[in-house]
Amino acid sequence: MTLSKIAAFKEVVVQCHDAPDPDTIACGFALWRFLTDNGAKVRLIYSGAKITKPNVVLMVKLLEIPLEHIVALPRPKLLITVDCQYGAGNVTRFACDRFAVFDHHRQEIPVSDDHVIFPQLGSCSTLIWDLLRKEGFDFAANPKIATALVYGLVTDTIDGAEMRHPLDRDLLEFDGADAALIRKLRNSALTIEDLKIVANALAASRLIGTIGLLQADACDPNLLGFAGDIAKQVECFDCCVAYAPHNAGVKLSIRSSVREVMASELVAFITEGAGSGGGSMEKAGGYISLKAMEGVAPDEFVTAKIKEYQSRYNFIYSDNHNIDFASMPRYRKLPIPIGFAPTNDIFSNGTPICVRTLEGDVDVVVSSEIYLMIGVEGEIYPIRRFRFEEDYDVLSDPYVVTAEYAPAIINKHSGEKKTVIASARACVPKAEKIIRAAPLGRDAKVFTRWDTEKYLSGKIGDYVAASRDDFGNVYIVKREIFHKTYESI
Ligand SMILES: [Mn+2]
Repeated sequence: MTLSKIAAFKEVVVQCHDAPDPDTIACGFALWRFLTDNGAKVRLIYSGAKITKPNVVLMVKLLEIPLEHIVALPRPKLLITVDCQYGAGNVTRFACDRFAVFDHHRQEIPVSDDHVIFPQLGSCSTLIWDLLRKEGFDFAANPKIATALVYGLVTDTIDGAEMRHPLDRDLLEFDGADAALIRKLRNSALTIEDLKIVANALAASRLIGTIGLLQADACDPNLLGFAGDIAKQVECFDCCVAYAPHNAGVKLSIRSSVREVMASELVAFITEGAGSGGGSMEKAGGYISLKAMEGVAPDEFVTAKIKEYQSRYNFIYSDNHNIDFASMPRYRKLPIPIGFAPTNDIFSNGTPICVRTLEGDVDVVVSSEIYLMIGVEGEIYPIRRFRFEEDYDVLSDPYVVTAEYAPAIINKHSGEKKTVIASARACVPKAEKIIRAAPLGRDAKVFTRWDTEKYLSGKIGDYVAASRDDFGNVYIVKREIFHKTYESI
């Protein structure tokens, strides 16, 4: 979808995500200006909680941005989401005849000509700025647009420190923006009240096991992240959970500084069945409703969940564990044909990729020495080429897909997703692929040889396994897959 095609719709709604930050607002503002100039009737909207962050409120005021807060929307012919993807969790879904997306996050929706998504950019403002340039947009006549876009980039990349692409640098150096105004906005992130809320929360921090817990008064959710960013730097906090009352529940923000705790996993654990949460390894956020806590006070609820989480897992490190594999039963891998694909048949050598296995994501770098295996359930996992050649015979028959689930790998640079099946061939285990394995008696986090940052999660009943002659190479096999692919000796 090009900007000129959008203008031809005549009536357009541009929607920012539900926690509007300078990036999404700048993009919406720039599109609003361009489309209005090109004869379209445009509304710039957002939903969710009203903005309260002083820098965002000030940005809207000083740049005279016609941003409307709405709860309902008459069905538009064309709805454009900026800095977010229609239907994703961070943006209210309004019914529309057609939607277009401009974003710089990892693709979450099917590929379409109506979606312009460039995850390699540090901000969505970079994308919109580049598209406007190509349309010949007159930035000199619109200094507020230039200022908004540069400010959007600055906030999304932590003052430029996390710029990812040459285009981000081009925008940062673009001299149509008002540097003094940007400086003022950059230094207006907090109110004095906010500072007190953060100070009080930090002053009353508690340590539960190795996790720091901060309780804050009701505040903008961004403040919880800010408090967490400070607290996670405390040496004895492996991880920090900050929470505050929010609407009819509590809002959570999690920061992790160790690989043993993924922030996204901890927030999923705390909110399971009681709310929702998401994020990345290092940062995550979530919400729990008071109703779901069934009369338990929020502090008691969160504390109990944190304790339960910490006592739940065994930690198993490949090459450094004391699991007695020698006394575990032996199993033989059944000679069922499965698929494999050399990673460099899918992406070029040296590309960092994320392999989405059933037990968790594993990061590897593409090389002719690393293959991917596709198991009976469509699960994938990496294997070294020499190990593959020792353990498997390549078949001349084509690979037949047996699973419903089509495994994909993700290029961590570009965000591009590719299916593994298209490159897959068939192979079969050589006669004697023997492992030692036993079901897990407790949930476990397994740190494989493959990834020094992330771990695989095993649940009670899944199998912990190692090759018969290499007990250091530990991995997890899901219970159902184990019973389909191994027989006891
Ligand atoms: Mn953004």
